[in-house]
Amino acid sequence: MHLSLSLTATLAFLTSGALATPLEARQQPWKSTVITSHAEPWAFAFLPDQRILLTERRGNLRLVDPTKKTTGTITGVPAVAYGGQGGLHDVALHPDYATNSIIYLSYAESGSGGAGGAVARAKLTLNSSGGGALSEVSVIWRHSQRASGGLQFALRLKFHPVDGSLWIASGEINQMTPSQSMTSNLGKMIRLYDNGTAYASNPFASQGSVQSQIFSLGHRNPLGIDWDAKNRLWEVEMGPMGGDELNLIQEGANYGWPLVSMGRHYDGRTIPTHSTRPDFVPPKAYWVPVISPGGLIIYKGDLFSAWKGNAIIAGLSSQSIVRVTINADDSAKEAQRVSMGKRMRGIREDKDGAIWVIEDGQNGRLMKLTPN
Ligand SMILES: *[C@@H]1O[C@H](CO)[C@@H](O)[C@H](O)[C@H]1NC(C)=O
Ligand SMILES: *[C@@H]1O[C@H](CO)[C@@H](O)[C@H](O)[C@H]1NC(C)=O
Ligand SMILES: [Ca+2]
Repeated sequence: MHLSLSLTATLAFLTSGALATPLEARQQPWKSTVITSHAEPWAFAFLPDQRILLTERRGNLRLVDPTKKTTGTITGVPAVAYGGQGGLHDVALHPDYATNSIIYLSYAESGSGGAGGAVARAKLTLNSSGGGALSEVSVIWRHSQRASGGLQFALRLKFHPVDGSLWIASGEINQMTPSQSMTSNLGKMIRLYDNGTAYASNPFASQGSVQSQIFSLGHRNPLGIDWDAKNRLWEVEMGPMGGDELNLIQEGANYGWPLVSMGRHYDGRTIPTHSTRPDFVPPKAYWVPVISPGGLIIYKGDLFSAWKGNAIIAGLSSQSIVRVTINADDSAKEAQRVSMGKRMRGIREDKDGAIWVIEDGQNGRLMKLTPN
């Protein structure tokens, strides 16, 4: 159930102390090392020195030193609209971070009409005591409309490994129809220069200002994106009741939401399935019941060498890590589901091929997974 996240998180939190099996006691295909604990961690990114920037949904940006297992604070984060599923979301480093110290944050912000998503860039200055500050903060992108309810912002950020373009996985903030509207940037994959200007080569660039940002449309709540070895973009999005999707993103393509879905509306109304509309690109894999994907990596490392090229998904309601194999013809199939006993919010791979994950909720742990 995707709409009752905070209630589920609260229940999971309240019961976890009494019922959860210690992680170490579970049969898992990795050794997990707990690094730090956080209040509602949402995302994290590795600095060149392997320290970690980590967002907490209430609006805190943390600097984690995994060697010392310490947490510091970065000041100067823009005000966020904390509520529903919204708050401080993703963090990403500029491709030239090593020389320009620029980072990007995505977050929900409030304004007339409710809350909408925003992306800001800022200069990060770290200090000698494990903290730091943001300066020169500027908002480079915003959702084209706001809504009450605080749902389904998504706002995953990723830079293209070759051309350095900035990609924003934009959620439809539970408004549904804007995902199909070319004058709205809700429910879209967005491709921009690092300064927020849209690429003139984007597929709908000639149609207008909002249209120029759009790379693909018809998305719902796209919480995970990553590149494969051929630099193609894969995406996971939460469906409604049923119908979570793994998609391969194609330029100018329509992924169907809310006109088609492999799931149902929360009130039980049916939605035509993907097979009824061949003009929309169907998912490569889908889940009924849902796994609630919170994050995605396409594994590229050597540490878990058998998983190279697999999609690995952090599952919220499924409280699991889900591994999906992708075949040469791009068909995809769930191969393994590892129970984690907690709602899993995010997943990243470090430069050595270790997998790092964060749990959701009040005492969400950052953990490093390495082969047994
Ligand atoms: C480092 O930054 C943190 C957060 O801004 C601040 O609390 C701390 O005092 C700073 N330390 C130094 C030595 O400037
Ligand atoms: C943003 O960057 C692109 C590529 O470098 C450049 O062409 C464009 O003029 C910049 N836009 C602004 C508003 O600075
Ligand atoms: Ca779809």
